[in-house]
Amino acid sequence: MGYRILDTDDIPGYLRERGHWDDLDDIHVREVSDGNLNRVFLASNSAGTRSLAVKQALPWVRVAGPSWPLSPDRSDAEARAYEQIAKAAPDKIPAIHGYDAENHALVMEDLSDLRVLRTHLNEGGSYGPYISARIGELVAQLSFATSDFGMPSAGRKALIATSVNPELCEITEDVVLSEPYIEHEHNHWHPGLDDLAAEFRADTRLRTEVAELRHVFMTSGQALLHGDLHTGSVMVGRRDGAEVVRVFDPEFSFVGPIGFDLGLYWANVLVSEARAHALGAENDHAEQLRLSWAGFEAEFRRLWPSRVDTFFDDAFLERFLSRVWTESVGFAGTEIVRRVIGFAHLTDLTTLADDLQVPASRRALLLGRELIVNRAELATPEAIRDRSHSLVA
Ligand code: SR1
Ligand code: MG
Ligand code: MG
Ligand code: MG
Repeated sequence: MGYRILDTDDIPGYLRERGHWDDLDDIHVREVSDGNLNRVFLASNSAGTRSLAVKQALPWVRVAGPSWPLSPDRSDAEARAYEQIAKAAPDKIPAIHGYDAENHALVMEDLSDLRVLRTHLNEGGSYGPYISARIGELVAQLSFATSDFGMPSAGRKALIATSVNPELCEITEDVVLSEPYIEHEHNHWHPGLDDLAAEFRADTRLRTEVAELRHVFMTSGQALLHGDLHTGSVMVGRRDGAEVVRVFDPEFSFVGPIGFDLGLYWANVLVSEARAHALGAENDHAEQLRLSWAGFEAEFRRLWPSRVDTFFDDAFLERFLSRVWTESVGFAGTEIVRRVIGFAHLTDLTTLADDLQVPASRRALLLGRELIVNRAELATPEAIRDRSHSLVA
């Protein structure tokens, strides 16, 4: 039949065809698309006792429209990533009920009883001690399982070969890891940042450091990544009295540097902190970095004795973790910068009134540059906090 782009009215029939829903007299569908790339629909019955989410990749970037074509094959990368995460960290992703490669559509658990972490934070919600720790743990579980520590060498080569995701990697190489530092039509910023945007484009040291990180992104196949682990890819809330964290949208997944996942999370935490600071809320830049790193490190160390290749000794582990930390700091910087003067800005800042948005964005930008350029000397969360406090925006 071929690829059909689904609209709200098509979803009941589609779910029935695919064997997910029988009673078409009792199904209500709404579109809840929110991300930059895809469409998402929620289907539920009147009693609210059944619900499903359908996510479909369009042949273009949703927020840009057909003028920015993008292969819908990216849904294959997402389905593959969910399979791997389901093995390594099944408690931290939505249940996947089916993948339809022909229509580039995933049918999955409805998470709408939970809240997007970004929205929760924008509305003044707190993290508690649980959320960042679980994110760190997820990164450790996925990365260890899909690294040369968790898999025999030959199986790893097969994973690398089947996990290529060239179009979405190129988006990251462009919008995160080069465009903000050159003139590009994707870039835009608040006029109150004109001077910093120009300064960043003229900063040759900054550009070389970003080139270094870009090359790490392009060549370091440490482990399977989520690939777009920002606070809009995380749902949080409570179920049956217990806290839950669910990570979704792994369509940018590929075998890359582990620090890219941690760095994206940290960047979004730090931008959220810049918002909170502008609004007068006291917050600690270090705490969520500390909790997520501690969650990552503790889980990685817990798994280390089970490694399949013991030529990698304990001394190597220390070096490896130290490199992951430093690269995470650098990638966090690049993600901050692109979210302020590049493509795809964050509501954390854009929903602030101008008189708050400009100073908060300036602080974020300066911190981003620090994290990129001085990542080697920022060896602890506290060092990042102290550096952040010393910046004059
Ligand atoms: C063209 S896509 C822009 C951004 O949206 C996604 O969520 C990724 O963060 C990507 O960089
Ligand atoms: Mg061997
Ligand atoms: Mg390119
Ligand atoms: Mg996304």
